[in-house]
Amino acid sequence: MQIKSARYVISSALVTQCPKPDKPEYAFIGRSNVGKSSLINMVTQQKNLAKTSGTPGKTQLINHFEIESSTSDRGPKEKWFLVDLPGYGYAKRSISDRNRWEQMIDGYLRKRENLVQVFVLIDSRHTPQKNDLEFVNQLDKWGVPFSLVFTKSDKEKPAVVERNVKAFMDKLRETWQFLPRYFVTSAEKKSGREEVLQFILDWNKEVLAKQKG
Ligand SMILES: Nc1nc2c(ncn2[C@@H]2O[C@H](COP(=O)(O)OP(=O)(O)OP(=O)(O)O)[C@@H](O)[C@H]2O)c(=O)[nH]1
Ligand SMILES: [Mg+2]
Repeated sequence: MQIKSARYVISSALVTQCPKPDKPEYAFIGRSNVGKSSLINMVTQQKNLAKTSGTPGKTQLINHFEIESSTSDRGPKEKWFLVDLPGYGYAKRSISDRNRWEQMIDGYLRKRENLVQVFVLIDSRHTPQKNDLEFVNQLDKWGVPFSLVFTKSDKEKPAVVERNVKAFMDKLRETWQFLPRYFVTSAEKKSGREEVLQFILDWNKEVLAKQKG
């Protein structure tokens, strides 16, 4: 798949302010600093589409990007939304900020009607973290479809990444019968891009087929 264009649309504090839900939508969420904005830039092959930062808590609002893609040079174009969300688990945030985050994210995840998939990003350098496990369990309870993306895989040896991924999936297996799809990526090395894009493309196809009846 080729990305024909990617443009910033709007930043919203509430789901009611988000763009008209007329295109399939994919949202990136995860702990502060896990690499959500970097992954959006990697996937769209743009350096500064989403704002990244070494300091946690950079992304504060619901950021919509409109992407145009095509399966071949002359193939028809498809339009979809990518959404960069603010991260959770940022310790230095005040309680009122945290409540505001929770309201914004809960509202978005539960009410955004065109949301096809949520990508939950997890830092591949760490063993399973409580807040990540709690978050995916919450999504499961709400019935929000999601998959996992283990980020920053360039920062550790492949064996360590593999061990951490397995440990996370094993944790889920303790209570779940079906496991989500997962990806391993590095925004630095640009790895995992094709897999994530293909997954989105497959979903776009499915959504389109459903709309046609
Ligand atoms: N080595 C390496 N660094 C990465 C990777 N992805 C992100 N980073 C770095 O991690 C830091 C945080 O990246 P962001 O993309 O801003 O993270 P975020 O999840 O959007 O953060 P918030 O918006 O603050 O929640 C930046 O310094 C990035 O350069 C990766 O795959 N490999
Ligand atoms: Mg960000």
